[in-house]
Amino acid sequence: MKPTFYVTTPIYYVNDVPHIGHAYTTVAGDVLARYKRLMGYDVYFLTGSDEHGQKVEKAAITAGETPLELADRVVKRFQALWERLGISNNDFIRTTQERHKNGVSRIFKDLLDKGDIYLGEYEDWYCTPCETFWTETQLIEGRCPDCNRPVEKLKEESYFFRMSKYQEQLLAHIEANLDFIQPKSKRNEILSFIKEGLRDLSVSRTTFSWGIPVPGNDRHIIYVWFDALTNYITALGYPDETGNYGRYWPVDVHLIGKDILRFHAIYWPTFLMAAGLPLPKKVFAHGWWTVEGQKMSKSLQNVVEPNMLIDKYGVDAVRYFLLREVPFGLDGDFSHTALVQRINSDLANDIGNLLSRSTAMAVKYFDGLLHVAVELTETDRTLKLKTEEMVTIVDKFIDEMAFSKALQAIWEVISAGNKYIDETAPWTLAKDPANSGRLATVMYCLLESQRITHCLLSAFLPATSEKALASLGWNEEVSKEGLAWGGLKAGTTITKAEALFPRMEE
Ligand code: ME8
Repeated sequence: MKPTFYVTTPIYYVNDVPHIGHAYTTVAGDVLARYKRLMGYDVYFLTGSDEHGQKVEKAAITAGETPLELADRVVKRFQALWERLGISNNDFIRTTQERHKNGVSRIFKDLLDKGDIYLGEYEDWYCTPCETFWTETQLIEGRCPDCNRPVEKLKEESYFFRMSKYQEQLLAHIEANLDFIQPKSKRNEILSFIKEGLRDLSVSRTTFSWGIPVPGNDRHIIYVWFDALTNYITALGYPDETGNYGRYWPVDVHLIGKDILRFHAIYWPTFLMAAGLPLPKKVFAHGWWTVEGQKMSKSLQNVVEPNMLIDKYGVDAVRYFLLREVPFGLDGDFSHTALVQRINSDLANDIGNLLSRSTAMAVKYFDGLLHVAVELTETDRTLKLKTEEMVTIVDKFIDEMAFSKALQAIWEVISAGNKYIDETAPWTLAKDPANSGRLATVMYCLLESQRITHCLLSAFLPATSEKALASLGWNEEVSKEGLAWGGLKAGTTITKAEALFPRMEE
């Protein structure tokens, strides 16, 4: 049986249309999912939409729609974007689906029955955009400490989750599992937050109606984060153990942005502990994008719309840029100049040129027919070794979510390929028919190195790699076995590759 791998993105709010931040997490999830599939895993990749709560209700009122009409309309935009971006999710969960609502009610009821959720009264400051309560001392100059927007005082009867009860168990878990929260700097933030003391968490609201009612008391709506976080198991059919839930839970990694780490590293694990369910293996928080040096916001009108980027630069250029430009886990800046530079140097020049030069020579010197490599010289062996090492290094980096390092390691082999052409000078060899054995070996090494590179790259740049592999005569499905040197067989037909990436005006 194949080993399983379950990866999730956050489920995005439908009160906003998709932007580059959403695309970022989702592309990262896709690379992981595609890579693990290629390595032989049985992968489940989940994304979806967060459709309940006051924020969505308010947006719907403003738009003159029902919340569900709003959700139906906006969710299509997310789904269409994921399709354009080549996102290979296995499922898309909407929190308004029955499968989700049933699962949430069930887990809420279990915790009520167990006494880990109880009825009490709440009075505190509430930030509606963040859907979060704050104490007086947490406010910064009377505003929300997360988003700096005004807060309002709310007093309401509320159900509470006994989060305080799980404080020590959670601390012990985080301390015993170094990889549980990543990157490390974020893990430390969470540890100190917990050590300050966890209060019981208000998990219901009575001030609006758009959500899942509390079982047995429908004056109360389940807190949107309790509702949303549970998507990671309701999508698997929880509480039914026999299907996907039994197969894929616990999740291998929840990919999220740093803004929502506390919900994933404190609330969610304690809910699961209370329900007696296994915890996620890993929660990875990536950084935030600014745009041309500024915070991205609707009011600044600088929100980067992924469809516009795809129209202008192409899908794979966008995917590449997002994961190459900034180490995953750190903040980064989006700029058109940086993107165009990446396209011209890394994509058009390095990888595009290498493939078009190599395949053009194969066609010119051998009519596109591939011959066996006769005897490898030191230069050939160096390229072969570098290619083989790349496979191991990339695996390690992907496990660490170090996508930009994985791409750098791949690009080292691409540079090595370009250097190999200069060193072996096939055009000189081609002048003398006596060298044809040597020339065939050079062509083999050059093309085989790129075949392996493009098999790996198929996780990052699926459309590009498909074209590249087709011109390299590789029609097999990419697989772990296919990453071994020697896959290309004599007699394979190589065709001249078109430019993979056109150069852009700076
Ligand atoms: O928080 N840079 O949904 P959301 C990088 N529904 N990533 C960014 C970003 C930026 N400037 N802006 C947003 C929610 N993101 C909840 C999640 S999960 C159970 C519920 C990304 O629509 C980042 O991944 O506000 C962040 O975590 C996500 O968008 C939040 O999307």
